[in-house]
Amino acid sequence: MKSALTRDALRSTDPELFDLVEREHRRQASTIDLIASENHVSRAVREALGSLLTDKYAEGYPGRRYYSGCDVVDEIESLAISRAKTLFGADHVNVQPHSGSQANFAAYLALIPSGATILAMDLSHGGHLTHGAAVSFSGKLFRAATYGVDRKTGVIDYEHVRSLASHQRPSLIIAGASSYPRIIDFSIFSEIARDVGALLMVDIAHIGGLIVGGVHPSPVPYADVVTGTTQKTLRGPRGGFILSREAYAAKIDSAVFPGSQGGPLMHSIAAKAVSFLEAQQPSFKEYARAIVANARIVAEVFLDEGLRVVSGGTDNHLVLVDLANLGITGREAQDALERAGIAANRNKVPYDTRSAMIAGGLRVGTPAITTRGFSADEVRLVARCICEVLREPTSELARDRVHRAVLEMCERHPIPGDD
Ligand code: DSN
Repeated sequence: MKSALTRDALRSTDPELFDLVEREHRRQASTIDLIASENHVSRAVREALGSLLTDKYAEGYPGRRYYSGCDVVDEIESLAISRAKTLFGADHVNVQPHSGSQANFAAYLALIPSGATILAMDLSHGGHLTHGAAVSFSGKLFRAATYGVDRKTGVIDYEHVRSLASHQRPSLIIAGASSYPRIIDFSIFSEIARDVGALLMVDIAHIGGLIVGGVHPSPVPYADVVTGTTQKTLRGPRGGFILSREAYAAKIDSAVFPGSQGGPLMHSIAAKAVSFLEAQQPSFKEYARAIVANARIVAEVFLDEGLRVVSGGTDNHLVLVDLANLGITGREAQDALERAGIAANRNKVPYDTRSAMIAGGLRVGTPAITTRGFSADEVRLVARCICEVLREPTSELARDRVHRAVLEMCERHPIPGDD
């Protein structure tokens, strides 16, 4: 196996750290990654991320920096911005947020005063920590009201959202989720926001790649502000971005810098630019289609095998399983799968009574195995392997059988950089 690193300096300077990176390299290469928020970036993205751009301070924005020597990084940031504008059809783009949480923080700072009411999807129904959870800044700085999914269908109850909005009178409505398997109707959200005089923010952290790949509708025509991350279905480096209407451009920019961040991570912005270019290629549309097709295969196998799939299927990159009828917790499922070489994460399911540490469900995502080129038959086999482990989580025989199949598939589909 080739080294995960392009230089030998780390090996000689810090062999201890080098070995740890190589261990992680081996773990990724020999694991089937079904964590819905993870992916494997291209070698080009990795090279940009590991470049000497990390040395440069560039507080400010292209043409308006607080340091000298910013000509080149100005071009890099402008390139990332113009590629993202083309990709999403947005009026304005800010590529500086260090992460999705930072992007959300800056968006709130730009749009609403502290103490304002926000209306967002409940964390346990598929929302995100930064959408008003009590333990997050978003729940501490704002008064959060939450909507969820219908108990029977597992799908967002838009009439309930409408009624909550008219009672709660939020300043900002947030659409977007981290474990919701269905298409989100942004036009209904925008209509509700307009009716109650609220702004609409959409968080596309999970589905950004599906939107640019044309397999999920875009919120850009409907939302005042859209936040996202580059590392998930977009298959870029770890980081955030904000898209907005021109009217909010100045407010968004000053909320990111100097409002909530200092110097931008230019190596990360360069890697974002690379991933935006990759996402503009026709092959990315194929990739996005395959992510969804593979998730649908997983859902079908689970349903055939009698698993409880929240909402009865999927329209996107993830499948959420309610484990109640199997008699195991999310944590037990996650641990048993990990022993067999499969990474998936425990997750609360709607109306779950367990804590997030234990959880009653399992989230299974297909972005990473689709990047590795798993065929439909292999995805079917992966789904069957999961069922086998979930049925017999303590069986060493089942674990070994599944682990052998996992290693064979991993061998056939190296991670980018090892191919
Ligand atoms: N924690 C991420 C996820 O796994 O969905 C979102 O930030």
